[in-house]
Amino acid sequence: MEISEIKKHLSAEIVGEKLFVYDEVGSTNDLLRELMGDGLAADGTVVVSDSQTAGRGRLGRKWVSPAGRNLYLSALFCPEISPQRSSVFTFLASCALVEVFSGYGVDATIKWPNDILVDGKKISGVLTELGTSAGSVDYLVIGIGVNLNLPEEFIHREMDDISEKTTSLSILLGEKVSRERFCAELIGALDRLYGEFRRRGTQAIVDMWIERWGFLGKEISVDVSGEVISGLVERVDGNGFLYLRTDKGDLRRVVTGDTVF
Ligand code: BT5
Repeated sequence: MEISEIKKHLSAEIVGEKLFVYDEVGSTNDLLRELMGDGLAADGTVVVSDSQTAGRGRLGRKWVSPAGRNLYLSALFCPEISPQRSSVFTFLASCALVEVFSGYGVDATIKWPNDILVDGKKISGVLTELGTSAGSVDYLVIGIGVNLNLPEEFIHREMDDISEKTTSLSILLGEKVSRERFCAELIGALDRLYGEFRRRGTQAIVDMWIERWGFLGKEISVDVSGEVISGLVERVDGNGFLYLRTDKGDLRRVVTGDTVF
């Protein structure tokens, strides 16, 4: 990816002010942390790579990261929030993604906590990692993978186990998309929502996310370490935790897990 081409489309205040572009890294999340350790990354710094040799999802899951086709981006945020509110930044990234997809005429939906789907197929995922000290957040690394120009053949050949559940923007649009342009648009959306967070706080982001998610008051099932909890979503609190009213009448708080569709 061409850094000059990304910058050409970029208009952002803090996010992407410092931008590093690589051909190949292990994981952009790790590289960003290394840059921070070397004093080269600050609030808003973004790392993008053409490919990842060790792209990962949550809980050590793999993120398929071939060269030349997709977007692998990590952004550093240094907000003043408590560690238990860190999911709010996963929400912020999800809202940014939905916004950018809608600019392409694509109606993306959020699957709690960190997936973006189109027509029930995963197109993007967010991995939030954090560093803490003395009970507060030092930094958050928000890793975002987006399938942009991944063709059907690749998905069927290389992603056998998840091929029915995976899509890309080029498949949906029927044409290749500029990765640089998408990257700049995503950085712009992250920047705008980070501004919103700084001005109005976590609740504003949670409220926006709840609206885009659309499951408040509806029934969902969540797999929490192998236990499936089903219930009506009664509320989402300021940390992004879900409260599900089960059919037995109990109110279960769900901090993390995977939505089961
Ligand atoms: C995620 O985890 O969805 C978070 C993915 C974050 C990837 C970005 S890329 C830039 C940054 N650097 C990294 O190393 N990571 C971040 P999770 O909810 O755990 O979902 C992982 C699951 O998604 C896998 O187990 C597969 O089932 C599926 N998957 C893997 N690669 C995929 C892909 N390219 N497209 C769609 N689904 C995929």
